Amino acid sequence: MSSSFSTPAILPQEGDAETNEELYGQFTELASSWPCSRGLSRANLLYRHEKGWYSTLPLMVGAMVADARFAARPSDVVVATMPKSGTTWMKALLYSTVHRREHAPGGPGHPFNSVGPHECVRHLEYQLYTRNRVPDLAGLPDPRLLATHVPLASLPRSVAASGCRIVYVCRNPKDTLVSTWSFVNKFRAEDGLEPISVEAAAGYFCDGVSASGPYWDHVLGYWRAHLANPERVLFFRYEEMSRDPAAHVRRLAEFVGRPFSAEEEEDGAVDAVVKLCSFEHMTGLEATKSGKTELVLGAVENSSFFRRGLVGDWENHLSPETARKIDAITDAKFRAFGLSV
Ligand code: PPS
Repeated sequence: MSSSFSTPAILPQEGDAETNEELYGQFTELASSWPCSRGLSRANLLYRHEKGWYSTLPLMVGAMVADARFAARPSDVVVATMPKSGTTWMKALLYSTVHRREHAPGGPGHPFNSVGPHECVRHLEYQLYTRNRVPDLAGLPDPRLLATHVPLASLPRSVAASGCRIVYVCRNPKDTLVSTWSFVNKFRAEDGLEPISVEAAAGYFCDGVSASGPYWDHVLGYWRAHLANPERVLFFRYEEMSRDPAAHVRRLAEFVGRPFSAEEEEDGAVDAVVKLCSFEHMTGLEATKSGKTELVLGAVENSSFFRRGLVGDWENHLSPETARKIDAITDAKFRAFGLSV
């Protein structure tokens, strides 16, 4: 059966999705039996997966269906992030780097002129395994570029078995928190709900009760996988990408087996990708200003994935005490693993 979430015509088309209410029903029943509590989310209620992370019910169920049914290929590249850590930016960089030969980054016909990065690199549990659908991704050309917010332990089992590549982006927890809090409150306002105060948001975040949280477990899972297997798991920091985006585009291109040639370097291809995907350029595109992306809970304006795009905006929102508390947790959790953010 064809889906209501169709791929934009400018992108390769997937096969028709199968509808499997029974599978979704079984996982919904199972996940509904897990503990749930108030947290930092649009609807306030987050379920705790048996592997210890939090999410809303439809997303958790989508992740479980993806685990059961997604067939990864060694050539796949999966962007993994905590929400609000630089996902949109990384999707843009990855898509434009991988497809730079068919779609020149500076060219007028680039897909970003008509669709956002979330349409070009789609999320398993937010976009593909949703609303009883089991998508047919087999016909998509290699390399398939996909994304997820689930922690390492809950990645679809075929991802680990296939040996495909994972690109992880981590962001300073204080900026991740502020970005999440702003995003959540934007939707709460639309839903007629009271905003969550920044103090309450910080409390939930520190307790791990935020989408895909706890933040620290999420980051550590992928950091340790990167240390154990650097050729399979690439680890980026948002702050370092901001400081030197070109170096990160080169690293990314090498990691996915498409390094920039000397000729491309001379022609400024790296800078063209950086410029195309920059916050300033992306926010000016019509696809950002007026486009929408279908997510599990409905259509979301592409502009909502862009707010300020700064490093250190937390200073404008968090009290020194809250900042110290988050820093102390981060230090206690990360220090032993040689990770600083
Ligand atoms: S989501 O919903 O999980 O996909 O959000 P995510 O993309 O991970 O995070 C959104 C934050 O990333 C900023 N952003 C960017 N920064 C730099 N460059 C580019 N191109 C870019 N695109 C999005 C976005 O503004 C959000 O951060 P804040 O701090 O809220 O501005």
